[in-house]
Amino acid sequence: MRSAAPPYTRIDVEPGLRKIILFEILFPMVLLIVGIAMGFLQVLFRAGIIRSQSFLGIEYYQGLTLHGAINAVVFTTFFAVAFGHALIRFYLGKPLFLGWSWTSLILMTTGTLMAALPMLTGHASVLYTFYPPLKAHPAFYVGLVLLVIGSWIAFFSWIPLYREWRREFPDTKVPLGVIGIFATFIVWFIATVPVAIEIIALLIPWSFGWTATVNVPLARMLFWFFGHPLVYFWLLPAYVMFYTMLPKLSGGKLYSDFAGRFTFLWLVAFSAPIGIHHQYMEPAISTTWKAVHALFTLLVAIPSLVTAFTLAASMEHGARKNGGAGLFGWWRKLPYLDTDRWMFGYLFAGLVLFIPGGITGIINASYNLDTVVHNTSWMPAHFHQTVAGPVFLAFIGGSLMLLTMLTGREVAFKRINVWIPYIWALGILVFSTGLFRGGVLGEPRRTNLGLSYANPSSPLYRADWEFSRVVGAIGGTIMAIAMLLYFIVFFGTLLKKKTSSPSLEFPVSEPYHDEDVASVQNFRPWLVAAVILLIVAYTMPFVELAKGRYEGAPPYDPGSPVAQVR
Ligand code: HAS
Repeated sequence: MRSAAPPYTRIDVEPGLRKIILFEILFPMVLLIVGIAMGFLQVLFRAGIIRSQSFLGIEYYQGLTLHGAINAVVFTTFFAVAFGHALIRFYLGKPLFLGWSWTSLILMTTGTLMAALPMLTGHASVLYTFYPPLKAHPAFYVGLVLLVIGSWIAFFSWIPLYREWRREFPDTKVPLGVIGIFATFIVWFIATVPVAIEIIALLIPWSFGWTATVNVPLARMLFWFFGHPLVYFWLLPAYVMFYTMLPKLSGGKLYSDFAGRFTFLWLVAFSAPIGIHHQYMEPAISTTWKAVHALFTLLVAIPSLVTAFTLAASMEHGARKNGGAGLFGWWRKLPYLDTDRWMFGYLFAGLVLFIPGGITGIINASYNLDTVVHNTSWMPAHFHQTVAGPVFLAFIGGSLMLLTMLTGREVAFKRINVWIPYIWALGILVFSTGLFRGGVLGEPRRTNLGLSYANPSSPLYRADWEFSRVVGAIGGTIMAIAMLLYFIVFFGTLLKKKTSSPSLEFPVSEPYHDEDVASVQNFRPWLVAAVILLIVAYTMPFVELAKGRYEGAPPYDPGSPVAQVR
């Protein structure tokens, strides 16, 4: 019988690690100001409030690329690494190899700046999916590679510490937070190998002009081999916070320790062999493999359903300890607006958004339903309720939490801070209501509607998409207000006086049921399962692509004068 985890206490962090984590929080936060502003610009473009091809020198596709790349790739990757550093230091209690952490930070920062420059100058308006034949400046692709390699180095540097800890405490369960952060980076590693192959073997030579054409279906399949596990790389750090912190913040215990371990490990196995559900409409892939990926996609939803019930039970435990009673009356006893337990609101509001976000994911997974909504505004509605919901709220809350701990400062404007997650969630709900409706009426995503469909003097004008555009713009404005308040709180905290010494001290939930199930104590069987599932899911689709004869595509540079005529 393995013993429960020892009590985890406050850790004084080495100055070097403190600087690294703070940089990894502050640098993407500054970029996030641009990313959020670009998001706001999108709703204004789409609503037809801005009708010119470019606004303040920013063209629609350029703004959309900056929005997706900064918010969904750069901010999330930096946060995951910073959070990983902090969790490993806190739970394993061992100093990190700072040389590796600095190397990781330098590569990630250099890569981000290299990719940012062409995006900012309009030479990489290829959206965050960078599908060929859209071609970016080579610096964009090289920058992405450096960002990924930097994040791998951080992950690899934690492995010896984990092994050492296991040798020292052979009879103690690995802390749930450590299982969660390792699951995050295993999923990331599995995801980034295919995209590294896509970029290094196909896109970089093509963007330099060393190869004349590129195999578009192959590049797209490699992208989605990466693109789906990517979403679980985003979700997993949020799940770490849900399982390890939310029950404690609610005043109770984690209902089931097993549920947490099962969720993390199941996602290691099932995150990747499902990328083709993004390609149901892709003619180069046969229906057999689309069906296999659809089946696996339904299996990947299981841990999220487990999570829903486990977290509800954990919150109920806390609420009842706080005096809550009755079948539903206990919901009133949760710390929704508690200024000391403010992180509760960031996690809870995200969970509420994840209910419709998850349901619409299951709708997307159903091939016949997806034929109606694929590539429509339904998709941004779905992913704003997932990645901009539980993920983004947990990440901005987590950034603020790390900032307060590592600078020894209290949160500024506490009364405003507790409202931010709810204002953001309201904005997302309004925004996505508009876009879901537009989606089922066929409104396209990634299209500057303001130039055509939202312009009454255009022959393409569509009055039936008016609701979507107007409601989407209202929701987007509420989201922008929430983020303005967040930046005031975040940077206001930075300017406050120091009140304690910098340290790491996370809320740690004790388990209510501390089950000892052997199958979830070890990564090995789940890694083997992941490899087998990947072989089953991807071997034949790649063989089919290799057999098929596809014309290679020459590059299309969205920044070129021809493209500007559009
Ligand atoms: Fe998705 C497209 C299917 C989850 C992100 N997804 C996307 C895209 C993104 C994205 C970014 O099958 C667009 C990519 C692009 O640019 O084209 N998705 C799913 C499924 C799930 C799912 C089955 N997606 C996510 C998550 C994301 C994310 C998580 C980001 C983090 N998605 C798809 C499909 C497509 C797709 C297709 C492609 C469609 C197409 O045509 O292109 C599942 O994992 C969802 C399972 C989740 C649940 C919800 C559990 C609920 C919980 C909350 C409990 C609440 C509590 C509070 C306790 C079953 C845990 C209670 C409080 C009260 C007040 C009651």
